[in-house]
Amino acid sequence: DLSRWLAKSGTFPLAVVSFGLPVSVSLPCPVIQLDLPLLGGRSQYEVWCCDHPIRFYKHGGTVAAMTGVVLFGSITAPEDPNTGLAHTTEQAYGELLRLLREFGFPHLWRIWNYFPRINDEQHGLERYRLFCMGRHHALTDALPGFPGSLPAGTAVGTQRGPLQMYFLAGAQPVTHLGNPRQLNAYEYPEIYGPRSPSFARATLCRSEGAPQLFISGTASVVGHQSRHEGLPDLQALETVTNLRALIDRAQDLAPAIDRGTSHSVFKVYVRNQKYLETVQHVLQGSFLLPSRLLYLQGDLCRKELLVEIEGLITTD
Ligand code: 3EB
Repeated sequence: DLSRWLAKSGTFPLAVVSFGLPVSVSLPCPVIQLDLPLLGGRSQYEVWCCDHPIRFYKHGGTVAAMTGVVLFGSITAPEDPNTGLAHTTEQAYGELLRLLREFGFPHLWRIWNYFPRINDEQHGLERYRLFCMGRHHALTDALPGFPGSLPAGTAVGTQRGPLQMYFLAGAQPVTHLGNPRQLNAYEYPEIYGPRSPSFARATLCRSEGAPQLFISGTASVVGHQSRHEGLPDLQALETVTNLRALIDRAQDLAPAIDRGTSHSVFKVYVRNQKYLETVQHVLQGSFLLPSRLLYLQGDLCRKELLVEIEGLITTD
């Protein structure tokens, strides 16, 4: 029961994300409803909260909650079929940058992107690639420090709905990390699309004393190539190896970051319910704590990818 939980918690909601479930309470913060079915578990909400009252902002499809330190924003952009997804994405990212400028949170920490039919073709190009073009176009000149200032990201396909983005941005800078086993996505060769995907593998945030690590959607990609096509078990294993390498690198910079901590949450996106058991079985033998995992059915940005895992590790 969301409203009872919030009333009892003694905290202030910064954002609520729901997976398939309607949110019946009205809250002074972004509320994001994603068409991503929960797999193999009881329904849960993702609740972001903070100790201080927030400032609330709403204008059209843009909603934000702010403290003195952090802004949580969401942008909902219905697609105009005449202009296409690249244009919709470029506009939405332009709006995101405008919001950050208006309220003085120039440093992007983390972005989540969701839109339907991610692997379908439109105007002769896969929709994920159109999305990457619009995102790149909006950010390349307007985001100071691009591409080194790009934050951790997720891009996952829903069944239906508008383009939905939610994001964290801060007043203070953060550290963006690459994965030693993977090429930076913003350096992918053109075989993956005319414009490269604009995200970092992880973002380490140390502004509040206790470090936090935002881990991007991580899949069975080594270098820039997809591995283990058609094999969900080996893809899950490769993904865990990638996560381990990434978290180890973050730990070199912030020793308090611990991959086995219960102060962590991971989201596992599985392309098809039929792979769930296999993926769960592999993850049971990994460092990921079963109680800290949420399984969702979502489409992934390369047709051959069957599983992707993102996470957040905190240290207090
Ligand atoms: C990959 O490694 C997998 O386009 O924002 C993962 C996380 C992936 C984020 C994005 C894409 C994105 O390329 C795909």
